[in-house]
Amino acid sequence: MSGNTCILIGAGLDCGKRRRGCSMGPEAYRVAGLAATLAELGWRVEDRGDVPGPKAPPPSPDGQVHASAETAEWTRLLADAARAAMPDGFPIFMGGDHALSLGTVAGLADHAAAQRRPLFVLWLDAHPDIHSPDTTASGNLHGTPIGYVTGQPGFDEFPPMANPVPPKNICFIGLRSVDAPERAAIQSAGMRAIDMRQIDERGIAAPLAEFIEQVRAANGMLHLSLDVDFLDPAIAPAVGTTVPGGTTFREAHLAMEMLHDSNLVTSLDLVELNPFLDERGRTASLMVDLTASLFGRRVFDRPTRSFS
Ligand code: 5AB
Ligand code: MN
Ligand code: MN
Ligand code: MN
Repeated sequence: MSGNTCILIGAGLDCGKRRRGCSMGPEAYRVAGLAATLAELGWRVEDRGDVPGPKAPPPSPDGQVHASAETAEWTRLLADAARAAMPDGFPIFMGGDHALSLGTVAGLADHAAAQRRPLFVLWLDAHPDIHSPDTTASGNLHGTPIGYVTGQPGFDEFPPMANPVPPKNICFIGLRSVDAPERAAIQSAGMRAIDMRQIDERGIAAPLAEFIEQVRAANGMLHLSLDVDFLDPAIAPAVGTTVPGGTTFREAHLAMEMLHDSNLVTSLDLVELNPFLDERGRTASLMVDLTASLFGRRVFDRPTRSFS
């Protein structure tokens, strides 16, 4: 991992869907001890507090797409926060729902372009979130960040994506709920999309190792976007969009350990935690533990092996 400073940035946006509670996410991560956990692993931790949301959330008529003006404003604010944080360390964006990533990935893409390095995105999620305001059936913008950052049309209210992420630089792992227009978009762009069947057949290590090698070969920067619903709801109940058949505790930890060993990850979104739905803080604590594995917690040191 690059450098030894990580920067905590709270982003409690809750406008990417109608069910509320993700606004409490940043505080739950703090209460679950994220900063102390990273400090114990030898990281210098700087908590920048919470990004204040739009001052007067612009009214959006509750039409087909929910709270688009407010989400567009958050997108501007979070892209600024991402661009500002990158030169100073490894940012961890504590969400907030997944609409957060419209902003963070936009800002990270600008930063990578300025460094003349390609940005890669690893999307650990039950859903590919590749809708646009034109294709979404729910009208929930937390289902659209990949559509936005790859430069799909329909985001007229949003800041134009200056440096769209090439679809080939994105890898989904954990998919098990994909809408028809999303499937078409993924297939026509030939994206790396690892669904639960592939994980069952091949394990999580082999496909992840293939993507890591792609990033390394391109000297890329790697952004990790971790949606709570990547995990099986039996171990991570605090999310509004539970889908059965998710990744296990062990698969998720192995992925984080491999990503740590890759030394390629440069930024992280922790999204969709809804503490209002949690059971005695167990989901928040699990997300902190996974972050610890990403930042170097391990049982024993061992030579890195190849899984492909
Ligand atoms: B999440 C769905 N595809 O468009 C939609 O949790 C779900 O950030 C989106 O992955 C889930 O509403 C968004 C049915
Ligand atoms: Mn998501
Ligand atoms: Mn999801
Ligand atoms: Mn969700």
